[in-house]
Amino acid sequence: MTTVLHRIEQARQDCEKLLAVLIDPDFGQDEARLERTVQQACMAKADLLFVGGSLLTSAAFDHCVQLVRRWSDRPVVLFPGSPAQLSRHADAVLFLSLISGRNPELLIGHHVTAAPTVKALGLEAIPTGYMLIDGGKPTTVSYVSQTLPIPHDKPGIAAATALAGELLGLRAIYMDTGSGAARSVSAAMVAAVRAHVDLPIIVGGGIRDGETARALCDAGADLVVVGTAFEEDPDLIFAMSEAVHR
Ligand code: 1GP
Repeated sequence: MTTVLHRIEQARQDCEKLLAVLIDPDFGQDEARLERTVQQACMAKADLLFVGGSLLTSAAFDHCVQLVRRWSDRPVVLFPGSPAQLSRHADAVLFLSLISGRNPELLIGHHVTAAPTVKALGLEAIPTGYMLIDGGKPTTVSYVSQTLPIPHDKPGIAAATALAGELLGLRAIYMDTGSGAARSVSAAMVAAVRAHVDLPIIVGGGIRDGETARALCDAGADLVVVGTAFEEDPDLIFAMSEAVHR
């Protein structure tokens, strides 16, 4: 069986870049809009659909994942903000350790709570080192996680943190400035992490145009994640896909 992690690792080996569309689970409250977004993402040949968020304001998480699964022909990957964001309708879950922070709940506590459910649901768990990078303003994830982001201009800290994650056995690194951030991770920081680790690098947060996405790919990102920009302008997904897959 081809797993989602295998798909990402294979793309890395083949120098192929991937695009993931992040769906806010609260979208499930507006089913017509959710269906349009999912169909648009599939038409634009986005490679993966991520579902998750740092804070949910509706109780319909599982229903949202079920709808995304129904309308998508792409792998559906959970990007959970809490152990409550698990669903049997997904293909995989990013099993995230917030390695840029020092909050023990996000380094091991939530994992203990979630592990039996992940196992029972038969979800593929992708051990992922999540690194929050300063994106110019506080974001929901920095507030909710109660952690200090890595300074935007300190690529050395990011590289050392990612390397520690690799030595601990994690299988992917996710560099994120948080949803709706004022700016994305810098290409220089992605390049520094790329020079130090051999893992797939996922980059997200504040990416609003194809040029930025392309520059991050050229610096060493393997998978680019975009959410807010598509919520604001769903047609942007086509240009973004073209830039990433170029
Ligand atoms: C957030 O990386 C994702 O965790 C996507 O961020 O919503 O800013 O695109 P945006």
